[in-house]
Amino acid sequence: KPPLSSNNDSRRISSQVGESFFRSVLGQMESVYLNRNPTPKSVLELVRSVDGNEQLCYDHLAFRTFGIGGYGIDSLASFFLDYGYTPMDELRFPAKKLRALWFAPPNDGSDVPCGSGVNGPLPRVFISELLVEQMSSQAQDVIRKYTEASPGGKKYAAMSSALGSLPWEKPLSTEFEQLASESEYAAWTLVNGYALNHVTISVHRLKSHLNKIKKLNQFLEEKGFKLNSEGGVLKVSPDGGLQQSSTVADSISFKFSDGVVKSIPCSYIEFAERLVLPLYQNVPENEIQESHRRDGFEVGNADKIFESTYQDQLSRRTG
Ligand code: OOG
Ligand code: NI
Repeated sequence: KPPLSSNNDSRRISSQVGESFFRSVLGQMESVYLNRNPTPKSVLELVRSVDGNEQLCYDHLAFRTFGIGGYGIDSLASFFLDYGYTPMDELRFPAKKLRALWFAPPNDGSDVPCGSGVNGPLPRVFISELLVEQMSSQAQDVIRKYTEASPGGKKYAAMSSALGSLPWEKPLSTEFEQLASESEYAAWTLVNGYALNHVTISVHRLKSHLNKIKKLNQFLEEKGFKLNSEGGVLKVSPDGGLQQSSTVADSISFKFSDGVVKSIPCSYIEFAERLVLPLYQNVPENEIQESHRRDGFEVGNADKIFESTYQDQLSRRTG
């Protein structure tokens, strides 16, 4: 059972946060992301123009957190729970010392919105956290130093993400390096905080031939985009129903508190195709709804996708 006090019967009511406010916060998180990351921005423009469809849907949004002192999954989840999201399954990554929880969007019973991106059908949300207690004492000291010195940061997780401001002070470059040597996820989170880690294009909801993920991957590679190759470019769940791929993260220049300027990994963009479940194989194509498709996430896929921000993938040569 996820340790979250959620209003579990609230899938149909968005009680505490209004929809237009909620969507505009998502829109701000998205602008921070698009302004910092040229690759996701150009991929979205390219896919929109080639697909020729006014609607491009997001499958999910993903965030990273430090699982300590109230800074973990719950700190950001509360904003989504207040808008009627429901906690779904937990995923565990023991080797990476991570856990994650995904959240299903509210279903208010009204028609599916026909807008694009954050104005379209609401995306799932994937939030992970570093199991800080399992890190070395030196790494824990760095993480505690920044989180404990900003006790209010956790209350304003969504605000921090929407503003694109770190919820704690900038670290020393040596502290970043130290975390990176133990966990690239930890180092990423120290310098990116609650910034959107990625948005995911819902591939099966595109209208052109790009609505097959293999075609989309091929198209993007031909255009020169570097895709995460960890365990193979295409990540397929054991049941075959969830197929994912992602670009390698962009890098951004970051000025540390000791004055050192370094290039650090920022965000990436992901692609997900969800196949129609065996149970609905006979439903006519024009009647297929998102609910007829493979839902949720897959630990084996996610484990590889995390590495989209890892140095090994960033420094790989294209092709
Ligand atoms: C999340 C990686 C996992 C998915 O869809 O399974 C993921 C991350 O990089 O923080 O996005
Ligand atoms: Ni993802």
